[in-house]
Amino acid sequence: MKLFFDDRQTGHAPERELHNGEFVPYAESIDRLQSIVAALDDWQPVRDFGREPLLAVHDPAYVAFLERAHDDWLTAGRSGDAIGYSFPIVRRRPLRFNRIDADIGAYSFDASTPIAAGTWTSAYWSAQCALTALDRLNEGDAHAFALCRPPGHHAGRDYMGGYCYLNNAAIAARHAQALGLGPIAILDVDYHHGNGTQDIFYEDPAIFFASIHADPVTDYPFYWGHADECGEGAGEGATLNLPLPRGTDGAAYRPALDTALRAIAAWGARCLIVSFGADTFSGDPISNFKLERQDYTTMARVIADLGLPTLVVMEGGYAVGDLGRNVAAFLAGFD
Ligand code: SP5
Ligand code: ZN
Repeated sequence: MKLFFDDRQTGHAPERELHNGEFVPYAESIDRLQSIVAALDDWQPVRDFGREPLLAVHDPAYVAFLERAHDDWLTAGRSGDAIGYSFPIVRRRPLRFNRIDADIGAYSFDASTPIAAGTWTSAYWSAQCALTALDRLNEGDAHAFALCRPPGHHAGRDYMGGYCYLNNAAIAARHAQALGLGPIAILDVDYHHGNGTQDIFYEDPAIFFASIHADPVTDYPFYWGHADECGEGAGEGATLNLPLPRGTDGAAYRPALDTALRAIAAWGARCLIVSFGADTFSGDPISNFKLERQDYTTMARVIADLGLPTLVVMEGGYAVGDLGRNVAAFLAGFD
């Protein structure tokens, strides 16, 4: 399987995030990417597909905001990372502002996703990384891996959150659809619910979204990923949420995985995109599942048994010392 990543994905380096009332070091660090790069060989270069595939998913005004936000922050006389403090949860609508503080709140759902000087460039190349890997499926490869960073699954059409700015998996899914590879299914196995991806396709009957994650009653992102969310309008039935309790281990995870894969097969997917987070690992510092390294190989084998062309897109995973080996164990299951 071909592996992709681009050095420009390392420019994004927020210093800190707000967590339980304190600023703590940013968990989505560059070390994550370096741990994965070091654990695997033969990385391939990323191609530039331009902005059009980004704009097939994201609001143009939001993309323009991401690109200029840090400059606006500096122009306002601030230093360090741009971060919001006011969020329009009541009757959100497209107003025009002339303050970075208004824009940044309007385009975020949390205060743990700062914009640093290198954020736009890294988010752009992270999305191009997903597109480049997806192109391998179009060329006939069975599997491809995009080492996306920053991750994407919490980002929606016009908002960021959860360390995510551009939704790499959604961008790849729309591109796959445009190439005629559909019907597409997205399987999200990150510890956290992929609320951005779900939202983007919530009313879309042509892209199936299944997610296995920590129960949002106890875990971030709290407001989405509950079992009764199953899509809306024409998309009703094309969203499947399988929340699991804290403490879930490999054995308890497996029935949910089987359920998700059966649903994807029954729905008639011809192409699969996996949003892969290794934050389900027992040693993850911000999560509470108990999967072990060998569980990732098993998980990948079961997914590969579907026999669908599969793009694996990197999402979370914060146990930096084990991360590279965990990702390598997952990818090994596809061979
Ligand atoms: C892609 C992804 O896995 N995003 C997860 C975002 C979770 N953010 C909320 C949890 C904040 C925990 N912060 C802990 C920092 C410890 N250094
Ligand atoms: Zn996660």
